[in-house]
Amino acid sequence: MRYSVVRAGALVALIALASACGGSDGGEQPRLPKRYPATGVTKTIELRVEDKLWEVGPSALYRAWTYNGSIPGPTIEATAGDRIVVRLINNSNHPASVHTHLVEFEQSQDGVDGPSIAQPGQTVTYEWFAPYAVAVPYHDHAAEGEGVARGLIGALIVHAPDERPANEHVVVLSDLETRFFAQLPGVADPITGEFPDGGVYRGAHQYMHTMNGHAYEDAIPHFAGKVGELSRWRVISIGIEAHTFHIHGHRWFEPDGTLTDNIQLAPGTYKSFEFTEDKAGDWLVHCHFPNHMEGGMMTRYLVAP
Ligand SMILES: [Cu+2]
Repeated sequence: MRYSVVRAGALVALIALASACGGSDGGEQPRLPKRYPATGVTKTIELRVEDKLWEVGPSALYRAWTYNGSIPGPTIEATAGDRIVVRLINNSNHPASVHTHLVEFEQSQDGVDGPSIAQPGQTVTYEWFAPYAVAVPYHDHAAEGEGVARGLIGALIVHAPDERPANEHVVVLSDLETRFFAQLPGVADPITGEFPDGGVYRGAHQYMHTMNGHAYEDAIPHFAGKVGELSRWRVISIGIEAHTFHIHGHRWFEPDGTLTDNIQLAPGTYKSFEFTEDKAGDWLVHCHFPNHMEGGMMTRYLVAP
C-alpha cells in the first residue's frame, strides 16, 4: 500500500514536470501572463488605519479596523506598468500593514514583519511595481487573522492598457466574527441586558458574511448595469471561508471555456469575468452556500433596459 502511494506521488511529480516543460508532446509552450513594460507613471495612495464602529446593516455594529474609514478600504486602481506607492498612516492603537498579491516588491515591503509593519502612530511607505493586469486583494498582515476579520481589506485593480471599456463591478467577499460585534439585532448586550432598538433578528449566522462590507440586500450597495454594455466583474474573496458568487439570469465563461453563472473562490483568491449585458431586471446576486446567504451574502443587480 505504502509502495503504491509513493509510486502515485512520483507519477504526479512526473506529470507536473512534463507540464512545466511545455506539455507531454514537447511542442507546446507554457502559457505565460502578459507582462507590460513600465509606463513611467507613479500612483500614490494614502491609507489611514482608523478604528471605528462600522454599520454592517441596521443595528448591526462592528468594532472595525479600517483603511480610510470603510470596509473595504478604497479600491486602488492603476494601469499595468505603473509604479504604486502606498503611504500607510497608522492612526490606531495596534500594529497594521498592507500586503498585496501579483505585484512586485522587495521582501522588506511585504507587510509581514520588521519595518514593513506600521506601529501605532507610525507611517510606512510601500512601493509596488505592477507589470500584470490583475484584480487582487490588499490586506493587513500585521495580525493577519484579526486584521482581515476586523476589516483591513480592499481591492487592487490593475487595468490592462488595451482593456476594452466596461462597466466594472468590484465585489469583496469577507466574513466577520461574532466576537467583534458591538451590537447585533435581537441580541441582548451582555453587560446591560438591553436589546438594540432597531434591526431584524435574522438567525444564528446573521451579519457574518458580507459583500463590500455590508450584509443583506437592504444594506449592501446594489450593483447597476444597462443592456448592451460590457459588464466586467472583479470578485475578490478575503475572509475565512470559501464562497461562490452567483448572478441570476446571466452567464459567462471560465478561463477553461466552461459556461458558468457561479464561480468558486477560496479565501485569498480572486476572479475577473465579463459578459455583454443582455437582460434587464432586478436580479438576485448571492453566495450559494445556504448559511452564507442566511448570514447576509446576498444583494441585487439592477439592469436597466
Ligand atoms: Cu459564501
